[in-house]
Amino acid sequence: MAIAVCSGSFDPVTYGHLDIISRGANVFDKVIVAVLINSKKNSLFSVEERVELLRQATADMKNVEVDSFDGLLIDYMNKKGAQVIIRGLRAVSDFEYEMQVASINKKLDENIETFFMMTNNQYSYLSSSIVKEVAKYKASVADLVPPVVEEALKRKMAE
Ligand code: COD
Repeated sequence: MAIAVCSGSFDPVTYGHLDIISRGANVFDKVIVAVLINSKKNSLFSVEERVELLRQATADMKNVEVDSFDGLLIDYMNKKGAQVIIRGLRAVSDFEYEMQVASINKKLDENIETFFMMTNNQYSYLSSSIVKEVAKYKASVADLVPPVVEEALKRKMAE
């Protein structure tokens, strides 16, 4: 069984993430969406909140599972019996960092492959940071995130 992991911060999940996840789920038997616990980034949503939003947003994707992990992605993948890392590429600027990470992961475990998927053109500008910026100024994020995330952002911004 080919198991792929799509790791990320998902703070919060956007339609750009969901596009990559659903396309990955069409290719692999199972996709595990894994939220990194100890990211250096200051996050708006807690890990538990991000996992819950991802679960709701992927509820109709039957071979997608949502989890969180700490430490090296490679160690988590070995624990889960996963062989493939899925990453999305938005722009040339993503490439340098992604190449470094894919290379170090290959060095750490030569059996792990990284698969890159080009962003859907419609989401090439989309990131969680942009969504948070737009939501902060109370503009509509309806085209950028699923309704459950839109509601969560409204509640968070009102806090
Ligand atoms: N279109 C296409 N893809 C997209 C879009 C979009 N609009 N938005 C995001 N994506 C993709 C990203 O390219 C990425 O592949 C994925 O969705 C998740 O994105 P983010 O922004 O939520 O998450 P990242 O990229 O900030 O998180 C990366 C981690 C830090 C989680 C990752 O590097 C990781 O798994 N680290 C674990 C530690 C480790 O093992 N490091 C390796 C050696 S350094």
